[in-house]
Amino acid sequence: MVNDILTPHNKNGCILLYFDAKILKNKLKPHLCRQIFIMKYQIRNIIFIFVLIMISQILNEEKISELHKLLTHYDKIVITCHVSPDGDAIGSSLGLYHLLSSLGKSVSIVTPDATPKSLNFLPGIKEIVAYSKYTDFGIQILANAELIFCLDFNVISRVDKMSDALSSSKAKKVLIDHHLSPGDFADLVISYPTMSSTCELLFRVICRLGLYNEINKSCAECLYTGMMTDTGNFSYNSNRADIYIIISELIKKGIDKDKIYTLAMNTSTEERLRLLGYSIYEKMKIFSDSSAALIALSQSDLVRFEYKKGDTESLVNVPLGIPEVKWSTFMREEDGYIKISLRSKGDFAVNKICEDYFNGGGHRNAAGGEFYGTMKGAIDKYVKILEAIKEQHDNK
Ligand SMILES: [Mn+2]
Repeated sequence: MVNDILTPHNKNGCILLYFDAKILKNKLKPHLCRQIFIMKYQIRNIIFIFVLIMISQILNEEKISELHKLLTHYDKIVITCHVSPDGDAIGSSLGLYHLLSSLGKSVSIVTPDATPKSLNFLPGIKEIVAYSKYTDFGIQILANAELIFCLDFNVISRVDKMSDALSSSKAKKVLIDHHLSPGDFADLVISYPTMSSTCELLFRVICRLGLYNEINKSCAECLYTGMMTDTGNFSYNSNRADIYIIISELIKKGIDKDKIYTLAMNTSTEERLRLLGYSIYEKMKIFSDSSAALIALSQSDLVRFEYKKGDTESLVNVPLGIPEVKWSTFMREEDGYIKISLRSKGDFAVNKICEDYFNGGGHRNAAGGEFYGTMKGAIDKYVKILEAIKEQHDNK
């Protein structure tokens, strides 16, 4: 592509000024040239061609060449992600699936459990094997793999019941992730917690491997979905300019970003909308003294509104729309435990709360955990957190 565009010609009497790609590559460090964008301007009869490296270089070159070696060496590849997969987990898994398939690799995806219905539109979704449903098949796939990509999670416990089958596989493991504190279970760790999503990180990895041209429309759709869902349609954790350069590259690959938004984030059932309305009107509690909000849904609430997996996705963010609310908690009663999600604005760190009180963790503004006990027990603990925070505040 580079050489095509840079072939000198002077039709219509134009003078063509160009940079030869080979000379440019020698002048710059080779790793800087993995992602090349070309712009062409014509002013009167002079055509200027600029070769620009547009996204900032953040990835460690050694890790990229290590990954390059692994990909050259191995053909039987398995991709996996965290339990209760979200748009980023599935988007990155399928994005990588499309890329590696186009390179002629034999690729499988095994997820610890089922994918959310809202992602059914993604190309390739039917290829995914849910370990919870097809356990023996999942074990076999993992055992036969030569190379396993672990996407969008930091520690092996995040694959839940699949942990043993994953850790006992003799395959080389590559972790590509943006969560804090990556574990050491993988042979190659590509972890950048400053990234907005694993999909953003994966786009960068693909470019640095020199595979930008291999990104097809399906791959681009999956990567965009992960970038969009992990930032709430670019409403948080999304202030870096690079993100939008990447989006423009994905649009050039033919994606319809507006359609993806409608399908992934603005499609609902009547029951779900009624559950959301009930949760906000009846169940949302605001604790002004602690700048906090809580929504807790019991099993009977869920049954009443015919709850389906994914129905309460992003409900935890709703109370943050109130300027005085700095952090928001959502609790949902599952079989035998309470699932807990926390979100916050600004400096308020909710990962610390999840680590200290709810056996979990995550990012500063988005974290989760679990409470083994009754809903009443979970709420009692929550009240203790409110008191502790208030005390800290009063002592300042
Ligand atoms: Mn993610």
